[in-house]
Amino acid sequence: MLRYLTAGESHGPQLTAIVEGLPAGLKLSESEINQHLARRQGGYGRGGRMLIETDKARLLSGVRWGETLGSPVTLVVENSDWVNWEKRMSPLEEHRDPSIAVTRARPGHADLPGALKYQHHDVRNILERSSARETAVRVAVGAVAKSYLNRFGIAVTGCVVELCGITATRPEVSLKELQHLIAVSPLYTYDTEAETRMIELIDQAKAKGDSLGGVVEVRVTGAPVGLGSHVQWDRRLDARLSAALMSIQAFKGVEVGIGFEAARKPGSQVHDELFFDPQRVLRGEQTGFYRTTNNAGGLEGGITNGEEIVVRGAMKPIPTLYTPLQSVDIVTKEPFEATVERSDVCAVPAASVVAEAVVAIEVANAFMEKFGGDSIAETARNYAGYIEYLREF
Ligand code: EPS
Repeated sequence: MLRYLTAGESHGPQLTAIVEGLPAGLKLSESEINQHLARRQGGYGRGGRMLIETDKARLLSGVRWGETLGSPVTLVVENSDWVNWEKRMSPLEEHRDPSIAVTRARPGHADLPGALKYQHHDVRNILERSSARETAVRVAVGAVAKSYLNRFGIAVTGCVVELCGITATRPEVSLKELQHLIAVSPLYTYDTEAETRMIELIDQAKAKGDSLGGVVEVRVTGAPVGLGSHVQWDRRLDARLSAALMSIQAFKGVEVGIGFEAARKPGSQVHDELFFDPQRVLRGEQTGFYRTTNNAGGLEGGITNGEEIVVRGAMKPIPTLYTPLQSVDIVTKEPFEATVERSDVCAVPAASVVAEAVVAIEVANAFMEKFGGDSIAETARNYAGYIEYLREF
């Protein structure tokens, strides 16, 4: 089983993750992880903080000479902004300074519920950890999961499919071409026409002091039939993927396959019909069973069905607005209009990279559960045996 925890504050010295359960013999490199961290930092619409940070991950345990040992892997991403916060975020009692307490709760943030729950009268004690800065190290964990999945021919691709009502149309091209279109797009989307309109909208929102949300999509190709299980609620892979996506800061909705659209159509237009062609196995497919549609998004009964896994997440607009919103000071209880000095206008492209990471982690976990293995070679043997069985079924 693959599990991980993250730690760290937005303006603290570093973000840390401990990843446990990886088999021995998986090739890992900091430079590969860093490519994903750079993608997360990019995307049109980011704010001033990204000019300060150049995220780099360091592998501090569990890896020797480029390969995992089977022991816990520690990943660290340092915050360059820390030098400006050393006293304000110091763990030392002697640096306590109540005069810098943040008492103005920002609407839409964890500020007020967090302060009430943890009995803090300084909202900074909440916002530092609720910040989406934490996603930097989750993307590092996701990069590790992606390396593991790549080893078994499974690719995870995230992109932006909607921005404040502007939808991208998916071109009929190969996965490789699609990945290229996403990689060169400032919006991490595959529709250049929609991208132009999205950029215009972000510019307008920036001028008005507003912020924008959107929808990201993650597709997993090459996953075998049989990951996840129908037998228990917490083993259903669609449930786990949904929880993972919903755990991303500012996410408010999740869909699997055609998602909410399925509720608006009769069953005859929703369910993916089944066919069988023995020639498929001869052509190298895992089974002769196939479907001509994928409304289920690759998951039936919480189990992968061999089709592409398709999930989407909806991100609300970032609540830190330059345009003032009405709020209340948590100490004086006086009303005020919340304003900010620094924020992102839109972080939906970055969120598509985070979504890709959390999906990769869940699929890697489900893969490990099914095929086990203390070393990659053992996992590969187990996987090969399963594929052989499927072909003969
Ligand atoms: C964030 C606020 C901004 C963002 C930050 C998330 O940071 P700051 O308050 O330092 O300007 O830039 O995102 C990141 C630092 C990041 O790496 O994504 C928030 O409140 O969630």
